[in-house]
Formats: sequence, C-alpha cells, structure tokens
Amino acid sequence: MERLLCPSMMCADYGRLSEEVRALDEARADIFHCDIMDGTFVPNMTMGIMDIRAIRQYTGRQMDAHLMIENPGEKVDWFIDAGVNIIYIHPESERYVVKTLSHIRERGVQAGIAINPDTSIASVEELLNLCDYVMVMTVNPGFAGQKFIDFTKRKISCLAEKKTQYGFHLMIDGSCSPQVIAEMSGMGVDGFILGTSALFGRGRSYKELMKELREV
Ligand code: S6P
Ligand code: MG
Repeated sequence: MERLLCPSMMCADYGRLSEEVRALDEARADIFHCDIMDGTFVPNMTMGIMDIRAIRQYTGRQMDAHLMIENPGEKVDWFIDAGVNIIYIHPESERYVVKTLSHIRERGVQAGIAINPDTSIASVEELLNLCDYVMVMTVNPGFAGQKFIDFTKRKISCLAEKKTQYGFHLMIDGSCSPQVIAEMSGMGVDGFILGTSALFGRGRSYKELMKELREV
C-alpha cells in the first residue's frame, strides 16, 4: 500500500485557504487532517466546524477530524454532518469510548483513536477491533513545531505487529520530518500527518514536496 500523506490544515495559510486546499488537492493529498481543540483537553484552540465546511467546498478528497476535546461523543455528529470521512477521538477524553467508536461507524464514517505519549497500549487494546485508524501522537498534542518524543517508537513497533490482526491503518502525528517518515515507514507505519516539519512554510511547492515524501 502506498503511504498516506495527510496535510495538517492548522499549519496552512488561512488568509489563502481556498488556494492552499486546491494546491494540496493537486498535490494528491490523501487525507486533509483537521485538528480540533477545545482549550481544555489541550492548552490551545485551532479549527472548528466552519473550517471543515470551508475546506470541504474546495476538495472531494478524504478529510479527518482529530478531536482533542473533552467528551467528544456528544459532538461527533457535528463533524460527520460537516463532511469528514474519518474521526479520531482520544480515549482519555471520553467515558464511553466503545459506544462513541461504534456510533461513528454506524454513521458510515471511519473510526480512529489517537494515543497520547502518556497512554499505554494495554489501556487501549480492547478498542483496536473498533478502529479503522490508530494514530500514535509522537508529540504532546496541542501545537505544531514540537520535538519528536523518542520513546513513542516502542509503542509504534508494538502496534505495527498488531495492525494486520486487527485491520487498522497505523498513523503517526507530530514532527513527521522526511527522516522520520523514512524510518517509520520501515517500521510499518502507513500514514503521516504533515505539518511544519515536512510540508508547510518551506518555500517549495506542495506538489514537489509531496512527491519527494512519497519516495523517501
Ligand atoms: C498537534 C496536532 C498535529 C500538528 C502537527 C504539526 O497537536 O495534532 O496534527 O498539527 O503534528 O506537525 P509538525 O510537523 O509541525 O510537528
Ligand atoms: Mg493532529
């Protein structure tokens, strides 16, 4: 399978959002990654429903919502109605994770979990059967431009061993540089969230960069 490249839209130039989306669409972005924060679960606020609707106007490609919010179960329908194809929730933020993941699938959308650096695989093992995507956070969630947390590699290799049995795509989010992408692809990671470390603010065309990132 070709690796999945997912531009992190919180890193895009919002003054030129429609052009940014069109350029990423032309560069064959696989999934437009939308970071949703509530200022409580993480110490920041970024995108919301209106941003998702706006991006949806300019691309027919897949979109995800990475929900870094408390009690996401009460709100997943808003994001589904706005047009996303994949929803990631953080198990730490939800009391009824199984119910929420099942509800997402029942609505015809793919379900995912995002695993913080502090969260162990043992604590999410029961959820893997309900996940189309499992995304390991390789930074503490909340901000772009952070340093890769090295001990998350152990979790990544452990999940890589389980992904065929459970049938999920293994993704990583945070500090995905070309070097990290090359190394982690070798470890079995299927997809990468692209922020400032590989794609945005680099003074080069998305088409050119994405072509290189498919091949590193
Ligand atoms: C952070 C968020 C991410 C970032 C992305 C930034 O909480 O979930 O999706 O936008 O990781 O990437 P970079 O390359 O600047 O670390
Ligand atoms: Mg994210």
